[in-house]
Amino acid sequence: MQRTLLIIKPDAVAKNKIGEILRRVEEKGFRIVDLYKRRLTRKEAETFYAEHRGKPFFEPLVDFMTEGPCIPVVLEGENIIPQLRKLVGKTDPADAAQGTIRRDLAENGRRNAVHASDSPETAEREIAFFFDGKREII
Ligand code: FUP
Repeated sequence: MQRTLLIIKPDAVAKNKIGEILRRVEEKGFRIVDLYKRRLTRKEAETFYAEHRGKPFFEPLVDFMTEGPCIPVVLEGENIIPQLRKLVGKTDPADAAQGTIRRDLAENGRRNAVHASDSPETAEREIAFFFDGKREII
């Protein structure tokens, strides 16, 4: 069993798409391990997306990720990291396959509804970023 981090981003939360996204994830057979709602500070968003620091889209990305609350979700399933990335679709909804979350719910390549970890190492780091170990994970 593999675990990964999904974030329902501020655009999707503001549009009342939390349930729609979780429905799609559960329908695939993935288990929701833990989740909560929180608004990132600028510092937190900059740390989370540190690999993109210096790129032209970095500041607008931080603006977007801090404009309202998001929902970090720990998910579990067989081979879930690549499987969830497939369900999420490519970064820009114009490039995302039919039936993917981003194709159906993203506004554009920045306001793109969700984040999903891209490797086991990233998943471990990103889960630790949002879930500090004090909460019991069941
Ligand atoms: P992804 O793994 O699909 O979430 O995409 P990346 O890690 O490449 O990018 C992270 C986030 O940066 C995207 F979800 C949205 C934002 N981004 C932009 O705003 N503009 C770009 O050109 C690329 C990424």
